[in-house]
Amino acid sequence: MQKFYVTIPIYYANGKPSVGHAYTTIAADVLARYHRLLGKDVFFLAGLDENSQKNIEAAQAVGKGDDIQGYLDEMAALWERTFDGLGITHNRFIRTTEADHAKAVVKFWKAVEAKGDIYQGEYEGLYCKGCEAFYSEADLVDGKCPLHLTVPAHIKEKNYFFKLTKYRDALLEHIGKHPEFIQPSSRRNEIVSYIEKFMTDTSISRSTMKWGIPVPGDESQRVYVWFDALINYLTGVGYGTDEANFKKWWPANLHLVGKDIIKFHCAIWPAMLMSAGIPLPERVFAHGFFTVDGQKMSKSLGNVVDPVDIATKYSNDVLRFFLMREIRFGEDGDYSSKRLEERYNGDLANELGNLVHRVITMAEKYFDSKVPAKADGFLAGAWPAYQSAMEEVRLYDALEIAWSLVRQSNQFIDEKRPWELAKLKEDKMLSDSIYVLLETLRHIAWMLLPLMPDTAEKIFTKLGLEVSKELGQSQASAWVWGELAPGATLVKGEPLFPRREV
Ligand code: ME8
Repeated sequence: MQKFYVTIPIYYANGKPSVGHAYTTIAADVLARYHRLLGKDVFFLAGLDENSQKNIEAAQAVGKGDDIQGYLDEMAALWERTFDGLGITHNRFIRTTEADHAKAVVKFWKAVEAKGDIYQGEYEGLYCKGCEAFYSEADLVDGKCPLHLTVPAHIKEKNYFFKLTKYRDALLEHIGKHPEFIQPSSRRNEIVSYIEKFMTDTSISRSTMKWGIPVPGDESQRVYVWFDALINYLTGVGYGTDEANFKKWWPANLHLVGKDIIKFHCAIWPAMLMSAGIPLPERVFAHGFFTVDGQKMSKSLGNVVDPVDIATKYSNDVLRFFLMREIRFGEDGDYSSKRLEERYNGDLANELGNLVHRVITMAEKYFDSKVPAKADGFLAGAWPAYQSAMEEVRLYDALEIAWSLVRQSNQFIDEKRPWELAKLKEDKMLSDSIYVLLETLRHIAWMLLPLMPDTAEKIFTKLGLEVSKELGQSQASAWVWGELAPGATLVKGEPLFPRREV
């Protein structure tokens, strides 16, 4: 059986999930669900980055400085609960304070050390606590971290270093030979320029940290949080603890990340793997960042959007729909509650919801709520286009393909005017039109399954299909035209997306 192993960043545990975190997580969930529908064996890894200075400060800020593990346990429970509530179908929620992860990090460190790629040196320079990253002057904008807009700390400490520059040529060669490794291509160019011009050896330990995984053989130092965090992708599938499982899943098929952390995922991580003698992941896809009402989302601005608020006000599917539809995946965008309201009333209530309601109401009126005889439809190349969009992580396009069927169906109704066909007693034309519309709805529901799973299931039910039976069949048969059986009883039920008064 083919496998699909997808990961998302393990987020810092110093606050609750924002809509930015939900964005990457939902995108990966869409892909995990899509690949499961293809019949693949899927492993979707999510989790928390717990060995960070930021977490310790957050614990101290709420008076839990003497019980950091307790604070982390609470945060992990909150994140996991949130993901579950949002309907995320991850297979494991990994925490970097777990015992198997410490084992994996030690094993990995020793492999890199045995390769002769770790040396002791003194680090003197800049460190941004927000990014947990070492910076050079050239990285800064007006002397500040470009992401956090704070002045980084000047630090000087004895550290262990990783010979990152030893892998410069090998990295460039790999990226050159595998254009799919870093996507979209704009990010690839950014990374190539970084590797060629700016990459230096990197510090992989901290002497001032009291929290985190001790450096093997030197308890006075802790493993640098990014070196530790990246290894979670290996731990998650058994590296160092369950070799058979690790062999089954590694290399990962896709690391999905935001564009803020590509240096770590596309340069440092592959070099670490090369050093440890482990195959590289197939692909790293970096999506864009979004602002909120035109401003950077940040705690200090107080404009952090809580995904749970959106899901509660609307639904999980509306949140998924909006995030995938509003921002072209890979590009930057803006989140605004006004746009969300417009998309809800426009795309969801008027276009999709209304289509489903109209079609089923007509079938009720003219065919006593029974599916009429089969007729040919207008899917054309929709499925191949949808499939390549999903394969290439163009989630916006995948949704757009489903939506073009929605719009075509609405247009079809306006052109055929079934109510006039009924008046004119054009029985065959009326029956064909209604079948085409119903069967197209079934295809739309199948396309929406990974993107808006609850909505897809509701459409199945309205079409008289049994959800479990529908999901139990193979993709190949579900995607064929004409699967909706004549005579089946439709169930009108409530409208999918009742209009909201603005
Ligand atoms: O970087 N727009 O964790 P983090 C889009 N622990 N995506 C956003 C976003 C926004 N406005 N805000 C956050 C870390 N994200 C490390 C990762 S992995 C080995 C270690 C998403 O909590 C996006 O995926 O700062 C981004 O890369 C990630 O959250 C950063 O999460």
